[in-house]
Amino acid sequence: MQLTRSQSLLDRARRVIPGGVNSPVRAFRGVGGVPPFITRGQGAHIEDADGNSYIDYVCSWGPLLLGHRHPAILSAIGDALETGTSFGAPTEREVVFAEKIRAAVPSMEMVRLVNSGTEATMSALRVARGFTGRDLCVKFEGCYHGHVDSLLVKAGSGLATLGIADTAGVPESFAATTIALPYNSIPAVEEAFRLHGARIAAIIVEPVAGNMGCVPPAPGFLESLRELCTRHGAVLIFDEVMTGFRVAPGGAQQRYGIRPDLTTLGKVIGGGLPIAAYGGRADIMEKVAPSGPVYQAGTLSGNPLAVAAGMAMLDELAANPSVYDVLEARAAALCADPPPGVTVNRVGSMFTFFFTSHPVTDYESARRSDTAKFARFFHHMLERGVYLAPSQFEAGFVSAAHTGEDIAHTVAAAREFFA
Ligand code: KE4
Repeated sequence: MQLTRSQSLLDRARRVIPGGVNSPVRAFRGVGGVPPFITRGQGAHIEDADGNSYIDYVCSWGPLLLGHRHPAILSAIGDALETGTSFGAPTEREVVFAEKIRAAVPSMEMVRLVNSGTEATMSALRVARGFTGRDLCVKFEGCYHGHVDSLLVKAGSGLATLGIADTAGVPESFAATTIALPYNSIPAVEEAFRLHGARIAAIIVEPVAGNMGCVPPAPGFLESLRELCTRHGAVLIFDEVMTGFRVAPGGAQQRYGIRPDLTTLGKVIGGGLPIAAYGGRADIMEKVAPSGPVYQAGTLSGNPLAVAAGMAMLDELAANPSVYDVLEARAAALCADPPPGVTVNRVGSMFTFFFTSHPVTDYESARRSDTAKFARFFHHMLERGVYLAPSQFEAGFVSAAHTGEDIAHTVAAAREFFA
């Protein structure tokens, strides 16, 4: 497989961009080799600078639920261009878009648009602190909520102790405001509330984890988080940046029947352009400036082009709810009959093939996977025109543009590896 152009582009890129990429996972450090520089996408397929084409299971890390260059999204952006690109002023379409989000996710009684999932979770956490007057936050190991300083932490020495920074550049005092617990462990959450209950402003959770690889919530886990937050006056934040409009039309909260206090969205709601959102209970969101004392702002928040793309995405999904049946069927076909030594976790159209024979229910069990074997599998598939997420600890995605033939080709290539 030729990657000459990508190699030379990478060499050039490294001289001007850290690692040659604008987001670390794109550098393929988890699997080695040269990351293909992508030149175009269409439907379920992408092409690289050397002319190789691939079936795309990254889908820009989730946003492209309908595949690359969906005509409705392209024409919505084109129409929006006729009236300008950005005004830094309120527009009617932002109101319509917020109303559509509320219609799809009823717990989001009020919504604020931002530009990235990181901004959404950072802002939701700040509002929860402003609303409760408390400082601490509970998160779960293996969950990623964007590069928010206080959330880039790992568990402290014992369970339910205060977090320690998991990256350079975050002061220990910031990290110490977060408690990192094992995903799917209710006893650990109960212990955290026993020790720190009166100081815990919020729990933030991926209702289906995608950032340690795909890990579903254990039965009762989300219900227990809901009950504990209610009992202790903490804000329950569902980080649905990845699961929103992905695992169900109303997100994981619809799929599992839980009503969080705040929700963050991103990825799908931008249709491939930079949009994210946070929102939830009106009594909490009223605290956000300028209606309340919690400051949050953004030059390009609610950008007209991005809102047009996101609106077209939501309209497509609302007009064609059967798309979720297609997503389910394609992903189920892709993940059927895993070979021995592979554990497949899947919720709707997000999935991960873990190279372990043990069940994967949290970060510790995910890390038992054989990442070297995953890397060999990844490159075997890449050479056969299948572009998987370049890390064992990421989720892959099927779009509505993936055909039965795409899935059959992928399954055949995978079977060849295991043979
Ligand atoms: P962004 O700031 O990257 O838009 O969103 C951060 C974020 C927040 N919450 C969840 C549940 C997320 O999955 C993400 C971002 N996901 C990663 C994929 N593991 C984006 C890929 C990347 O970092 O390049």
